[in-house]
Amino acid sequence: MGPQRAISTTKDGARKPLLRALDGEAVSPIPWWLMRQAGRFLPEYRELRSKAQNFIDFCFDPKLACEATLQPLRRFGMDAVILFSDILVVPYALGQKVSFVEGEGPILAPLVSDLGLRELKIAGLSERLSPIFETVARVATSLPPVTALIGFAGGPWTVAVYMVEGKGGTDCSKIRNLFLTKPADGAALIGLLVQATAEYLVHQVRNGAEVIQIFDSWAGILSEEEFRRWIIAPTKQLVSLLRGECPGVPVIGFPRSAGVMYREYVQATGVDAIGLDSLVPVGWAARELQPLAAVQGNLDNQVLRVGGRQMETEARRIMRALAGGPFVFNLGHGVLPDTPPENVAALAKVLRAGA
Ligand code: 1CP
Repeated sequence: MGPQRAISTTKDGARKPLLRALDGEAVSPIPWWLMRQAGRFLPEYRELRSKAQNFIDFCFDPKLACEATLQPLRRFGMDAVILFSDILVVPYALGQKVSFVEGEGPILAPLVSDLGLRELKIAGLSERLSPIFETVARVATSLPPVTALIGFAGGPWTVAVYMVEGKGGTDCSKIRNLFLTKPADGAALIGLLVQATAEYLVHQVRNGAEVIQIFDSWAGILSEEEFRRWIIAPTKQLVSLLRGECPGVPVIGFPRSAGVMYREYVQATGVDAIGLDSLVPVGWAARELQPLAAVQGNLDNQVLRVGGRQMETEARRIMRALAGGPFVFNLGHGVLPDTPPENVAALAKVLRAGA
């Protein structure tokens, strides 16, 4: 057992439930956490958030970010917390102008040509991101022995989407055009992001992150060959760079909306677990994916927001389909900001009772 796994062990020698599931075990009760569990749906988060001027300052304040990370755990007792930060701190630390406009989301000064690329600085990256590593270290020492700490980054493609588009919610025509007309520029940007993201993740693990999730939220807009080139190949490289420095750290890949490409993604990238969006049929996932990796997912975030009997039935259906193998319960995408916290408490009860 290496030093990474040593921190994952509780005092009596039993490993944390999330880590057992990621290691291939069918764990009961089913370990769970929710994407975007720290954030706007919690009134205590909104109060904390009002203490920092802007969202970037908030992410770079270890005391505030540590508190935001722990808030959902106190209320709901998940099996894991996820570092409070954002995928866009990487372009920010590379020197791109990034800001978050209240009610609108992130705004970046879009990269337009290779000129923009040359201005990005990878030297000194981890020094500029050091407050985030301090948050990780603070959280790691504050957790109960059964709770795992998940670090994360955006997948290189998804981060590139924001860097080129300049904001979220577009039809991605700028980046598609750039990558189709100047694939060498695309490859240079993705290559830089693989290096920067690997460095960022290695430091998270060295400071106490026990699991890494790669969020590729915009994986679903690429054709087959593009998916291989811009999602699978860079993720494979990222996972191997991370494992080279931090052997044994479990990685959850989340190439959202990858459809039938989920299978090839799991096989080719070597991730330990695969995050499923809510469109993936659970019976298919049990047959095709679970023999290859642990699966995580995939309750519809709209169903959680509505709550009630419908949500409970749906959560049990997902559990029944996937509980026979290595499984982590989660949503298919992040918690929506107008989700009543009581619905998450009701979900926790259903999960603890089992299928
Ligand atoms: O002022 C605020 O509170 C800003 C809202 C907010 C929050 C709470 C943003 C802006 N980011 C975050 C935190 C965050 N982002 C976390 C940590 C909290 C947790 O998971 O509990 C994580 C893991 C992310 C990851 C993230 N950021 C992703 C990947 C996951 C996904 O939802 O697809 C993406 C795409 C982003 C970009 C981003 N940052 C913020 C917003 C509103 C967005 C989405 C923009 C868009 O495309 O519409």
